[in-house]
Amino acid sequence: MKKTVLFGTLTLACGVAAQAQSSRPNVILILADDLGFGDLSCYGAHQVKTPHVDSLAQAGIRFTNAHACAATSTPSRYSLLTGQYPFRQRGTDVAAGNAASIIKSEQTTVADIFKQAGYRTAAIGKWHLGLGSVTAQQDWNGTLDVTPADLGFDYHYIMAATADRVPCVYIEQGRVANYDASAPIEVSYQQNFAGEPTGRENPELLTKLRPSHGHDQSVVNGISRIGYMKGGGAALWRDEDIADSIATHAVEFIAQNASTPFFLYLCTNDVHVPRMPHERFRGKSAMGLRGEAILQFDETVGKVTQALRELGIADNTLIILTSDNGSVLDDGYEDQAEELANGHQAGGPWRGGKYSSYEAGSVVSFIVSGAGCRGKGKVSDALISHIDCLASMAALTNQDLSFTKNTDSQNHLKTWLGKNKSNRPFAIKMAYNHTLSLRTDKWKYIPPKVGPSHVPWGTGIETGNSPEPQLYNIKKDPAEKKNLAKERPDLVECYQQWIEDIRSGK
Ligand code: NG6
Ligand code: CA
Repeated sequence: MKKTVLFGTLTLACGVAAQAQSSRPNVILILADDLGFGDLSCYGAHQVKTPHVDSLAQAGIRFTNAHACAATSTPSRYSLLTGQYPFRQRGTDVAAGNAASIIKSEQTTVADIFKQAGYRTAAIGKWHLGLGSVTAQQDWNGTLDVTPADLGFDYHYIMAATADRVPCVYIEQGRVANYDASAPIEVSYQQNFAGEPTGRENPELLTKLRPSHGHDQSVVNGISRIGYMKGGGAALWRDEDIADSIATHAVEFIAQNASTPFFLYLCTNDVHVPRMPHERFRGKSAMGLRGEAILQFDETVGKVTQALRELGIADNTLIILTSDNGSVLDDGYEDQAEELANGHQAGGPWRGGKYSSYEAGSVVSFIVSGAGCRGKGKVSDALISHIDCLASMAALTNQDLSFTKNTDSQNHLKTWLGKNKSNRPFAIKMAYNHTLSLRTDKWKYIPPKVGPSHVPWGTGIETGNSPEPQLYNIKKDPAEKKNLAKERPDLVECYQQWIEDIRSGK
């Protein structure tokens, strides 16, 4: 086996390999960005309709107690792909567009699991896990030295970080896609390049969106970003086309691999900022650009499921759909997400939002549908976590699970497929301020932390900071309003110890 996981070794169980060959379903992991628990109509949204996602839920199983490992993208994605909690690895905070690869090539990823089982694998869309071996040393005009190809993906077509971070180009197979030799690319998160405009100094160039906080550096496509870049020319993306570009590459990959098992890690840019969906969605949602971005996300899902049907492989494909973290309305651009929300509860019944230790930061939509899933419209409140993707996908592909004794990932495949209802004992989640909160089926515990009550930039979201421990009976009190820490010091002590034990790898 080529790789070792953090604490152990993963080996293919030779005896079952042949059996696995005959029953290997394709797997598509659709990861939305900042999509809130309440943003889909099948999760109760009234102001926006998401028929394609809803059809997946109607055919499959919809989870109401699913947890991302973190309340922001980079640490959440790190854990989803590696089965390792983000606090075990340095540099898992929200990554700059010129961060080095955060996952090391020696680590086993979900893509490696599939590759070992003979699948063709691809990462398409938002990456946000770093590229290259050295931060800020990438040659954007040549070939990047560490890419998803080193992490088990046969094919990649990705955005390096987020749409609001430079470089605003796609990377395909280690090189800038559609590279324009007449406009060499330079990237810096330290200083601007001589003569290049910024949103701060040249607001007249902000023809599409203006920042509400931050996001006032390089200007691309009439929108200012985080970080500085020069060049790009024809390779620069147009925000309105990002979803189409991602969907087209996803459908192409599916079509090219229709006759071999494949794993597609499909990460939409929707509904992250800057929200600038294609013009065909303009005016289609009373919630404005954020609502349109949700419609566009749903359309992407529809394009994928239509391709599967047309290729005759829908029944042999398992789709897992979830989000990297919870919702935020104003995340730094004047897109009127707050003004037009009109009662829409993007975070569902939960308190807080993206970044937060409260539940809306990390309770995510999670739908499993298709091959092998016994859902048929079932709604499950089993406690599940993204951390279990690695071990559960190893189980799906009939691989030896002895390695799971030494990782954070556990095999909960049967629960994910609706074949039993067993809960994970707990979920651990990391907020932007590194607080680790713990959920059990009934309780939510947030350790004491001194710090601001709200995210210190303009999102208006509560952090969950309190000098006192917080304990909520989440079943009775989903909004985390009545702190029971003083009534149940036994549970506070117990859960604090669990967190310490997990943090120290016990
Ligand atoms: C924050 C950005 C926010 C978003 C977030 C990462 C500012 C003021 N805010 O720092 O807009 O980009 O990082 O989001 O810069 S994530 O979903 O990719 O984690
Ligand atoms: Ca995110």
